[in-house]
Amino acid sequence: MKKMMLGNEAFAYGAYLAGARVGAAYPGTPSTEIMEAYATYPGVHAEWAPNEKVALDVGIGAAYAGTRALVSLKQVGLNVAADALFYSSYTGLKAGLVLVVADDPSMHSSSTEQDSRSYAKAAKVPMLEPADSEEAKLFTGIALDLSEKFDTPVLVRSVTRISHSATPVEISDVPPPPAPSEPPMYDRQPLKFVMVPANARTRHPIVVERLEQVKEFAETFPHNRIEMGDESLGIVTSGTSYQYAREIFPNASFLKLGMVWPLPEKMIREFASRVKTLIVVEELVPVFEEYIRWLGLPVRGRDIFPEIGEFSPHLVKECALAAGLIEEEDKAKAEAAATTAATPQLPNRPPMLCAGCGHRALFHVIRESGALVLGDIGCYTLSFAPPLNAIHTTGCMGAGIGQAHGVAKGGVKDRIIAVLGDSTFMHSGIHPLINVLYNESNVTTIISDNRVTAMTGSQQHPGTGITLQGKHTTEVKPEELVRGMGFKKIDILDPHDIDNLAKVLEDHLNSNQPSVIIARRPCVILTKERHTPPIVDKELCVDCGSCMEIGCTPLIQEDGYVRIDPILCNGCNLCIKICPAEAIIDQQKE
Ligand SMILES: Cc1ncc(C[n+]2csc(CCOP(=O)(O)OP(=O)(O)O)c2C)c(N)n1
Repeated sequence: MKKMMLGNEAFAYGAYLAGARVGAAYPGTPSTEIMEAYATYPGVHAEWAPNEKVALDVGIGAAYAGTRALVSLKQVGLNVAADALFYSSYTGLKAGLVLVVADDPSMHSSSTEQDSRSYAKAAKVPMLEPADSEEAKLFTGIALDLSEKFDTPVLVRSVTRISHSATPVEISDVPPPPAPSEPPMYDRQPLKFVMVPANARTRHPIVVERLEQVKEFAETFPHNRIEMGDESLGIVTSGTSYQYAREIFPNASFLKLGMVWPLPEKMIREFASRVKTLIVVEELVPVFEEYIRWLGLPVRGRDIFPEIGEFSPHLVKECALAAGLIEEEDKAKAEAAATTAATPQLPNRPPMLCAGCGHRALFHVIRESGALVLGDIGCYTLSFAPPLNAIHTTGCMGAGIGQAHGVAKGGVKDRIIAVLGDSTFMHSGIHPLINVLYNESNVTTIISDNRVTAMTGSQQHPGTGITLQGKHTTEVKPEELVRGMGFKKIDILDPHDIDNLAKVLEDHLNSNQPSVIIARRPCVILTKERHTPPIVDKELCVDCGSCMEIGCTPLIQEDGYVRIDPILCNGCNLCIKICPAEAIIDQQKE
């Protein structure tokens, strides 16, 4: 039986079928649904860890203990988890460990565009790359087998188009292996698992030798396959690029790589010898092309296809035509293929804060303070844009507080605010905040606490006290954490009480000690709160534009006045508090 599955659902299914019993992740688009899907299978433990490094350490611990584990993350999450990836490459494991990492070419939802194949190379671990959901399922299981066969963590690379496309998946009639009747025995092997320099020096040659063995294995790995067609053009490719190239070059010969690191040298040489022209079709970093060139083989790739951004059948076709790789008679066929897959022209709809979102009130007041604002990543980042214009930096998760401290130490005389969300605080805000206290900078940190990880689709985190599998556990309160760190000046308030917020913020900015404000208002997507929308009294409205500066979608500027769209408005009444002419009338009181 076949079922349509998202790539992300198929990764989870593959891990479950292969007997992975522990899963850990931190949400991040396009990887989030992997752990959400995995959590629904019986007999597994699945968790949201506070960040990706913790998630990977959890997976490694389970695998050390003899239990197969799945860890999933987005590409920037692998930066956070990189330390753990490298040491686990040295130690190896006991049971299989698969890390599914989802890259985001074109940065649909990311701050940087990265190619995780570079991590496989740097950490000397194997990496597989599926081209559809069926392979996503298969490769996750194979990765767990290879992990045990070669005693190494194994990476499986996804990209947005694999993670978020649904294609048919064969549903297995073989159930996953049963749970062991006895608890696993932990093998205490310090030489293998204690990476002090003396032990690490003995492990490094093992890692290098292991990679050679995997490379040898890659030569006969059935998912590295040569598909011979017309010998005039040979294409080395993998993943989504394989799908696009197949459409645009229907007659060419292909070397489709299922294992994208290490690369099968002999197979590549053999393929190159059988074709007249060799090209590589790969998104982002020219990993295959550089390797093939290093082998001394003539190859083209980056001179034809761009190194920046996501490929599509249309892009591959355009590049192929420009390079003269497809003939006129192929053009119509390629065009037909590309047209079916071409993206329709949709209206541009930039993301914006929801009506009623607590971040809007907070950033309105922050902007009015005139302070320098070191921001972070979450829904609130949208406050950098007009009309709020209230954030002056955004780097990576957890960066804002450290930057604020650095700016202060750099000697800037502005009043300095660091802002981050509650999930970001749990992810990577705690350590830089400790540093503000310890190394003394007069930074005001604001945790915009909407009680959820909103940006990635409302996931739980330690601050909510509800686990991924729905259990109510300990709610780790940010106020208790910051009190425990040693902060003396802490305020907790509702950002929609903007007069109070403005007063408290002034007080914090003018004080001579580092301080924390927790601006707490649950996410409107979560509460689904809706009240009767206010209306504008046209006679009183002077069209001053003050309300337009909070950037709330229901507020629409008409000829000489502002009107409120009652369908878009959720009745939070923030605009009433902003209007200097008292022209917006509360309908909830009437
Ligand atoms: C290292 C890393 N992991 C995951 C993400 C995806 N991501 C972006 S913001 C964010 C957290 C947002 O939650 P929060 O800080 O509570 O702010 P909110 O969106 O709720 O306003 C996540 C998980 C990322 N950008 N970087």
